[in-house]
Amino acid sequence: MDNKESFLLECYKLGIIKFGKFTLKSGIESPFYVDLRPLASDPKILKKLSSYLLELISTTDFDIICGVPYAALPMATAMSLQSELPLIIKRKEAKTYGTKKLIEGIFSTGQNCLLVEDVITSGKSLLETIPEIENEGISVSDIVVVLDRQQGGKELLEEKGFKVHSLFNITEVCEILRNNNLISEEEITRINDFLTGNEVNFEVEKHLTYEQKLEKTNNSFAKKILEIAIEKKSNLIASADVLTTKELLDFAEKVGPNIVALKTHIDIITDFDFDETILPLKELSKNYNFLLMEDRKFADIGNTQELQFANGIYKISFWADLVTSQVIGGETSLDCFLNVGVIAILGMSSKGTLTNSDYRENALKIALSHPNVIGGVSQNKIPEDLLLFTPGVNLENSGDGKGQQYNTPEYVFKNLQTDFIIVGRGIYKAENIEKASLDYKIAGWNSYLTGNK
Ligand code: 5IU
Repeated sequence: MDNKESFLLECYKLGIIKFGKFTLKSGIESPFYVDLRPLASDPKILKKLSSYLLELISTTDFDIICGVPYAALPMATAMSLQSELPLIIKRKEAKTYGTKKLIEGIFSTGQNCLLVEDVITSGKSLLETIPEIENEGISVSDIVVVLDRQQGGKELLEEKGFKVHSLFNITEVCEILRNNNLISEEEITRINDFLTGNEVNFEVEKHLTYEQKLEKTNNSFAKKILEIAIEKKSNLIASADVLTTKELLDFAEKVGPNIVALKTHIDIITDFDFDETILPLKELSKNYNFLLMEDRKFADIGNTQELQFANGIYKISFWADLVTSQVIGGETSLDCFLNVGVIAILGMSSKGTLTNSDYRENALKIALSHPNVIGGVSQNKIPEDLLLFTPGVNLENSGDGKGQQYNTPEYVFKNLQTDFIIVGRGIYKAENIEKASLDYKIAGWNSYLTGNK
């Protein structure tokens, strides 16, 4: 491996080039993104870079040196220290007070200045900078650049009579990365297409459909909810945060045709009575083919959770198809949830929640490894092995003034690849509950279809 190649690999490790889909300042979508600013944070690399850049020219041809702000400023400074060419600094904007100078430092008219740039793309920014330097009576004949993105900039400047010395161009960078298995053939094709002006085929992220998830899962509760989703063309879970049995049953009757599950907080029902509340609710769930999801958010040791799950007045284990549980009690605390699908709380939608990325990562490990868990509640993407349930969904509001933070169905399907949306007030506070549930059902289903294209 030659030195320049190993130097590039060292630079690459600092994350200066990324592959994917990036929108450039111009609005154009590029298959790669370059940012050389991290190079200045590694003094050894900056020193080497400076040597390489100085090798491209003969320092005796120049009187002064100048970096194009900001990325090239440390590079020009390092080159000045090494070559002893005096440095001048070009401001981005003239000072609005005092001298109103654009160029700082000591220079005199007639001096020849070596210009340093990090990346050359179209060359337009250099063509704007050069006259500003020349206006001070300084001449510019040569430019050194670290990377030529090969998008016409070098040619444009050379047409105007400037000599452009580049250390790397993007083709060379790709070649070196390919030789070291750091870039895929598809990425190289995309970059070549981009550079030659052909249409770039960006990879479209494909997600598993409900049918594919159904095929993959062995859990009977995951199967049930997926089958209902497919049959009813719905991914909507209505959250019945109402306070009486009558309201609960009325609500279930109205939303029943449009939902895959009804989410309850059974402990907020003031007149709860197992026979009066649960039996008719269970009947409705059968008639309209939806599951009952008790949002109990268990959060205790296994033994207590076991008692809470089956006993008390609510006897959740007798009627719930799905229950939510925290995983704070550790993996074994979930063993007690037999004959029910567990949805693990991985992250919350409320402002200031303690479910930071560390917590979510550890919670996810538990959820993925426990056979009782079919999915998780989260505001972030999770692996496709689990079903993702996302509350905090509303078509009209962005919050409730009590810390709730809302997203639209479109957003959660597109950005989180959610499987099921949970909607409370968007439906139960609506004037026409049937219509609102239908609107959310349609919005959710269309967002799912678009997100899976
Ligand atoms: N819920 C959330 N966010 C969460 C979790 C649960 O909103 O992170 I975990 C519950 C609370 C409520 C329902 O029962 O989902 C959302 O109701 P609204 O759509 O009315 O905000």
